[in-house]
Amino acid sequence: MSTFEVKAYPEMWNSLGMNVERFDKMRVMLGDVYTKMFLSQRDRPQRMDYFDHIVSEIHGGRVKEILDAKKQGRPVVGTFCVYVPEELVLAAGGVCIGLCGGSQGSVPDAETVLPRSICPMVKSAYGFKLGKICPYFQSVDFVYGETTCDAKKKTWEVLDRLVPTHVMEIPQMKRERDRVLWLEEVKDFKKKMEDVSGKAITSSDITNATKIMNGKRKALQRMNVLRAHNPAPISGKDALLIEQIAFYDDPVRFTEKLNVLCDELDERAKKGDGVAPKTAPRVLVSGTPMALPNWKLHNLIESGGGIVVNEESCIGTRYYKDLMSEQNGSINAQLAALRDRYMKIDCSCFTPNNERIDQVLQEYRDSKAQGIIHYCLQFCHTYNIEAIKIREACEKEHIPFLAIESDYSPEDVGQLQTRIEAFLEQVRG
Ligand code: BJ8
Repeated sequence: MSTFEVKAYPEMWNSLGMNVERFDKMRVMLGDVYTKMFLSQRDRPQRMDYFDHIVSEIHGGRVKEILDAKKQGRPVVGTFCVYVPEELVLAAGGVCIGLCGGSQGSVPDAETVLPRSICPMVKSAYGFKLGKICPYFQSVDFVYGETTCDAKKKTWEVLDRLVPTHVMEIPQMKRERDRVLWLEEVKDFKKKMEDVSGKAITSSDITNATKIMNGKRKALQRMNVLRAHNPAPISGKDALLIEQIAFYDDPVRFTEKLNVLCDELDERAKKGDGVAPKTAPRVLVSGTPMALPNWKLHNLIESGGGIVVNEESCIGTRYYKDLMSEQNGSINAQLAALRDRYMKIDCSCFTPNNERIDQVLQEYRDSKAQGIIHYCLQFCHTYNIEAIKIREACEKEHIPFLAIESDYSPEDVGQLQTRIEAFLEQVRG
């Protein structure tokens, strides 16, 4: 196992007004966890070296790039939802950063203000800002929130006291009148980006941004298709890590490096080289997003001898399954195309949301999975209730199914391990 360290940038953290001493301890812990969970894996693709490097620079190198972009007058936007049209951030010359919300470390900070009985992702994200322990949160010009769920939309009101937070109304149904509302929101977002960048967004800006985003999404799709090979050429943990990095790395460089990795995965698939035996139970994980550094479920499944072959999640296929037309045209036509592309996202906050059930089954078949684990963060009512329909669909198709509700604490690890092992046995049988 190689020596690995998440690099320290205390001067920069200090200049960002962070709690440097505390953050440095988190940095060391992250390095230890990463070494144990990721670098200990056998037969890892060599081209994971780029993504290891990105993790080693997660608290510094990438932050510096973002600060440099700010110095050039480029706006930096923090987001928490795949509904925020990244194309418009890029079209305005800005940088879009999906902020972290996957750590137990920041939850106690949040619980000094927010109720305990809300989603851990919302608490973790808020705690990062309150505790001044995230350099990205300290660097963004503003946060673009959305009204997908109650926990998020009410948290934005208190987050706004710490960092400017603008809220986009996401409809909860997909009727024509909802599509009209959503188009208005997309237009408002464009205006917001023009105001903060001081630059009018042109049709060719949108086309160029669309090409960049399509490139990134196609590379992620390509990786996912390669995971369908048996034996799988890449672990679920590494694939999830890449899906998480997609939210904060430079999009052009990320795409290039991911395609290089995919070339290697392609070779491995042709030779029949994999990271797990052909007999390893193949699992599709579906449900709530796993924000960085939430690797708990994947680690349990793969430590138990299974292999995760797909994430039906916003940090997963919901982020990259749909592309946009790259045609130049009138701005209004492009904004309508953006509206259409984003309205395809089948978040459980919509009702009804039956297309998600079909999508899960489709991805199950495409990934050649042998069982589905539905993952729901504690207190996420919409995903938790939608799991009923996914369970029913699985029963009908005789697909092994397990529903898990969890948070970021280590307390339920033993119990989850037992349930996951039993599930993997069922799949093997
Ligand atoms: S489009 S899934 S990224 S909202 S898990 S905070 S819903 S209580 S994350 Fe999401 Fe956008 Fe939907 Fe995707 Fe609330 Fe549920 Fe927590 Fe959630």
